[in-house]
Amino acid sequence: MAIKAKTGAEVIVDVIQQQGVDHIFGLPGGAAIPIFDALVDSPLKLILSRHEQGATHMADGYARATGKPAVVLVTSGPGATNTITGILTAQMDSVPMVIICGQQTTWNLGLDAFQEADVSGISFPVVKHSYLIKDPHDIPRIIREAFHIAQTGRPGPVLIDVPKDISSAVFEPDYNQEFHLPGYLVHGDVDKEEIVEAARLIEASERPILLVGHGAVISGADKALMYLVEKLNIPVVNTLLGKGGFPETHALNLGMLGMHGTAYANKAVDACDLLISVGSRWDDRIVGNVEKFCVTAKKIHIDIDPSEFNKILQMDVTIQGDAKMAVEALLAVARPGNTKEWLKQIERWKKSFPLKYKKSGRLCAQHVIDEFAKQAGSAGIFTTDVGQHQMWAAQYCLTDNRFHWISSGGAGTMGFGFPAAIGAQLAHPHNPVIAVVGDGGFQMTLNELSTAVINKLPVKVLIINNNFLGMVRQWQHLFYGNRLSGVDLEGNPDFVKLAEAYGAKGFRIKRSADVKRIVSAALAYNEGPCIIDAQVSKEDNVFPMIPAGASLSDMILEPPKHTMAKPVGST
Ligand SMILES: Cc1ncc(C[n+]2csc(CCOP(=O)(O)OP(=O)(O)O)c2C)c(N)n1
Repeated sequence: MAIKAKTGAEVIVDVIQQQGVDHIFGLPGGAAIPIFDALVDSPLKLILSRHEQGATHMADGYARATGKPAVVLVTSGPGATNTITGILTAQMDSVPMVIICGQQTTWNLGLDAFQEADVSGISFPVVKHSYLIKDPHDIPRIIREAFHIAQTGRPGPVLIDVPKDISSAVFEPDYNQEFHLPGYLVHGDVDKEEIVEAARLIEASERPILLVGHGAVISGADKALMYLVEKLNIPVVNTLLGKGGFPETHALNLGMLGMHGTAYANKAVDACDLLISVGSRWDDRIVGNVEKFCVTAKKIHIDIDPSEFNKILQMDVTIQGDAKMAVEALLAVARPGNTKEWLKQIERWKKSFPLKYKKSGRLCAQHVIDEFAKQAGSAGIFTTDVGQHQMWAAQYCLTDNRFHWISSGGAGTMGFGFPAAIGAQLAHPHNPVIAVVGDGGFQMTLNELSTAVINKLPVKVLIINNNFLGMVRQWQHLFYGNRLSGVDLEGNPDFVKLAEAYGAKGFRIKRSADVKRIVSAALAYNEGPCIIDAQVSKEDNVFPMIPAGASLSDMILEPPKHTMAKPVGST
């Protein structure tokens, strides 16, 4: 049978579809028109964002809510450079994404032609891999390679730059092109000797702690982890992105550790004699002072990416491979040590240092967030921006589901939460999706309200409105003698009117007494997006807190009486 000639753009769309993708997020421009044109006849649903950064965060939210790679399509020059923040966000948190950028024609490359930018060069440090297609016949192979690289091993974003003459070229495509990537090896199997050595350390330990990181979430190690933890009776802590990798409502879970983790998680990690990391990269917000972090404890590190081993801390055992496979292998051989006294001590810490807030008086951010978490229940999917609200959400939105917590961890990108919620809601139309955002972060991507309205997505945008860039104000308050600089958000719009201007619904909460009723009304509103403007107490700070670069034992549980020394570490 003769092969039908197609345009490069049609071939791109065909191969994307063959990958099982159903949505594309993007915004067009001259260099990408042929590809947008090919979408007209395709079943792929285009979600038109209002800004390319929004498109990348939507794709990111979609990918994190499903575990599947997501696709972004933008034009050349400024369209492509607008995706960089979203690409960095995905790269730092190992999110599978394929970004297709239209590009100037091949004969104009390097000539400063209209809307030309060397996007493969600009994005090089923040992608897992990138391509510039120079021959249309390579399209099927390159697109398939890109999807393979994006989702295997340690996932990440892959960028493909497509010059306009390549997407417009007409040729007979070969969809069966094989690809060979000799330099790209995906390590799956784990080393048996390392597993046996890890099991030996576990059996000898009396105060073990298991640390669940994003790698456990990505690999789907949740079930195996549950069996392992229950077999060995090991208490569990998680990183910000490890939430849901092990049920947070489980009796053995102590919640998040690190800078704003629970006091009992931090005390337990500080006192443990064995720390087992499953897919966590020892971020500086967890480790703080490297010299003082768990100095006498033995350490085991499971990770698919060997470049993470001994990068920050020296390990006793490293296990390279897929986290799920490693946990399953450990489950088969590991035997419990004597953790009885340890578990009793942890119970005492849990009782003595609970997370707490007031449900009366001035409106507390924690109160509104906690009420949303309670009323949304196990179906609730939470996305966040970055700042104080993110930490409170991490403390109060407990989840047992690895796809239900979506937050920018590594990059800490303000403006991530709301567009990511749009992606998550498209992936899970029947779940309540709540974007917990700051009044600062929301204003970075609120233009995507149109996208949510047009697509009738019932995303709830909970704005923790404290009229400040709160987390920076907290640092200036605690460490810089309350000399506030650049943090007052005077000029905020009326968020309820803003919602109405976009054709969305607006709610406002000012008093603690109204929290229950308004949260319930917002969750019941399903005709489209709604904003909940929670006018919270302006100067509340997040506790517990370990100052950046300090050690676990420097944790403060409540406001200190004096200005503290300036932290050495970054935010
Ligand atoms: C794009 C971007 N710019 C700046 C920062 C630095 N930063 C971290 S938290 C924060 C304050 C966030 O304020 P807001 O969004 O109002 O949330 P809040 O802390 O008040 O909850 C800032 C400016 C960042 N993380 N991302």
